[in-house]
Amino acid sequence: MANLLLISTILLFFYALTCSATVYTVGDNSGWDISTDLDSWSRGKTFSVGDTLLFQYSQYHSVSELTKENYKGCNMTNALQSSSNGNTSFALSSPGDRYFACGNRLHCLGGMKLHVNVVGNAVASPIGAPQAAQPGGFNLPPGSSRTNNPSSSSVLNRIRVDSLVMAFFGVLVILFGVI
Ligand SMILES: [Cu+2]
Repeated sequence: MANLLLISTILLFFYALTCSATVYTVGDNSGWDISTDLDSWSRGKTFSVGDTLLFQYSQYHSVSELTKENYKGCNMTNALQSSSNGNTSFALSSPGDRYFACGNRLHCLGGMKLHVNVVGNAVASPIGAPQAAQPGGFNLPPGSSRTNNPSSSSVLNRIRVDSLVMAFFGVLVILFGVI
């Protein structure tokens, strides 16, 4: 009986840990392509620590992670990391901005680039601040920018998650220390 309880508790715990991790296929069915409207694709999505970006693309493309400055100018020298195997995953393992572009500079200049802001909460938030908000976007009025920096709230969320985990282990210790 205790074993069953232990197993189900552990399963529940791992489910809680993993259920919020999302694998985002960039561009969905259109994939990572020059014809994909990547701004529309990323708009309204909240990318969280633990999520993964999956880039699927043809032999004519590649994917490079760039610094913000190089991203702006589609400067492909000194890419942080690159791949051209057609099926590339990037783990969003820490909060902050990430910048990706096709390694073909002309494609990058043509819009084959993606900026995501990774927020540091493991708890899925339905009210994620949309990044890459365009004037005319449906979420924010023109002119409002990302002044609601997610870093402070994400720290709070992180603390909340940590204390939840601590509380969980506390309950486990009490539960199985008593039995
Ligand atoms: Cu390309």
